[in-house]
Amino acid sequence: MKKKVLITSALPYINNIPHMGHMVGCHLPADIFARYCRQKGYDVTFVGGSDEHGTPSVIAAGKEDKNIKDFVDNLHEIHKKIYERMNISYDIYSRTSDEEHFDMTQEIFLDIYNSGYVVEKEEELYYSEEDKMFLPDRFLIGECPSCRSEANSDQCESCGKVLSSKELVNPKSILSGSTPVLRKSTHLYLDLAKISSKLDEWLESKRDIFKKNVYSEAKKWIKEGLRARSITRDMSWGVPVPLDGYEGKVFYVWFDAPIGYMTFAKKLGVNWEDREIFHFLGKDNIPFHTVFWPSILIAANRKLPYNVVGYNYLTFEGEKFSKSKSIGVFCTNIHDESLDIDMLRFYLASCLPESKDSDFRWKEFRQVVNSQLIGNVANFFNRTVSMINKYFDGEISLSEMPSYPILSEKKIFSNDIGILFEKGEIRAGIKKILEFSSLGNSFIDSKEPWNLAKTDKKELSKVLYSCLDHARTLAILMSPIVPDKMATFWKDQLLLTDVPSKPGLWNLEENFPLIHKIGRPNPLYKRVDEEELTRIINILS
Ligand code: B3M
Ligand code: ZN
Repeated sequence: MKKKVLITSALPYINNIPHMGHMVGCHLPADIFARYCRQKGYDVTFVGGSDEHGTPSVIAAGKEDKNIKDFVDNLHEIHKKIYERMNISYDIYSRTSDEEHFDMTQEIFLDIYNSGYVVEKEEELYYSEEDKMFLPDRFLIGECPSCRSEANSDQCESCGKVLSSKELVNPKSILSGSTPVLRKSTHLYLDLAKISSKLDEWLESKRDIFKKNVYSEAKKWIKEGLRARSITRDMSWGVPVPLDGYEGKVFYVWFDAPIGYMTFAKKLGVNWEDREIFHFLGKDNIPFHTVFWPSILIAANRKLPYNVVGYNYLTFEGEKFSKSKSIGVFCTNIHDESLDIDMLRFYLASCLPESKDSDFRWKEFRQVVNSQLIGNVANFFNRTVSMINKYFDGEISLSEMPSYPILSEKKIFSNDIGILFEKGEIRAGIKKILEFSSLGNSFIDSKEPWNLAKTDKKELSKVLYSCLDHARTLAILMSPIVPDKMATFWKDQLLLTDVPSKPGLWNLEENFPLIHKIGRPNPLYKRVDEEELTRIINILS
């Protein structure tokens, strides 16, 4: 029976135009993993989509004087095209504002409600008489009681303190600047305290599966004691609450957003319950995916994720990404056809912030691309293809498999790399792929084919065949990271049928054909010199 996996990447807030920090924080590692799983022969569903609800998008649309629906329609297309350009192989890139998602959210809610995990409470909330509305989440700003910086009603971004709206000093409406008054409103709460022990049990079962930072962050929340958390808001943009008396209220964005994973899977006809679920997400989303979301799943009696792969932050040349200060690498000109997306993917993959934050540095981009992608991998390909053309006119012909030890390495490597990928250790997996490539280069160096060409052509053909077999495997292993160029190499230079990303190929059940004519050598990448680097920087800054 084929293993069935469901892979998700965090659903980006529609109003944030993605930059490289978002790519490394979820889309790219999820994509590499999804591509690997397909090659492994698993039945893979990879879902993503935009998170279109919540106060940030309403406020952003208001600032641009746009109708919220038009605003999100336009941005959804922009997001979608960026991920397509980055070669993120979503099976569906959907959105949380469509009808199927409303139905799914309401269905899950009613299951939770009917199982007794929802409590109703009346509370005092800020209401603006001038704006004639309650001021949920980002509609309210004020001073942080700890550090006195300007803070949102849920969290102070300067000192990180998690706040409740009543703690804000000098609260103000973000719309009119007016000072709000407290008014009573009735809301629904998810009874996290009631779920806590089941959640803890689940988390303990993940102790060896989750990465340390993910496990310990979730554990910290549980230890501090979970309190009921409100899941409804006084606003109209969102999924309506299907209960009498809740007209004019919608679900909190963090309630409906993760349910999007289920909606999108269902749109593809995929059953949530019979999949192994892998969530990929950035650091600030870890508590939501290890505490809040699993609690929803427990309360609704749905399948819990197998792994929650949480990433740290990416900085840019040592500083925090900031669009307004132009610090970072952005996607504004990502569609420029002269960009080599594979190179960008390779560098980003090499600095995934897995165990700690990592830093994007242009100098390092150049160095990593030139030395690893070109100097190691592409160089091995090029040496192999060139020598077969030079010494055998591009044609290899053997009657039996040679017996060099290098030929038995591929299964060991592909197996070990797969284990690392499945643990969410993508970076360590990539490091091993590069080791495999180096092995090929050392094999050439040690066999000195240029000398064998003068002394022993038979031996030479065995050596170069082994290089071809190694190159075929390397193209398969590299394919999740740099899919385009590996497909080109496979088709135009190895002259093999199918594609290196073909389902099942990772298992390496076949070897390179013993009798085969290959194509002409053709360098896959252009070395990045000073001038080229400046050109790339200008496009992407
Ligand atoms: N939209 C936060 C973010 O974009 C949030 C993730 C939802 S995942 C279900 O970082
Ligand atoms: Zn503060």
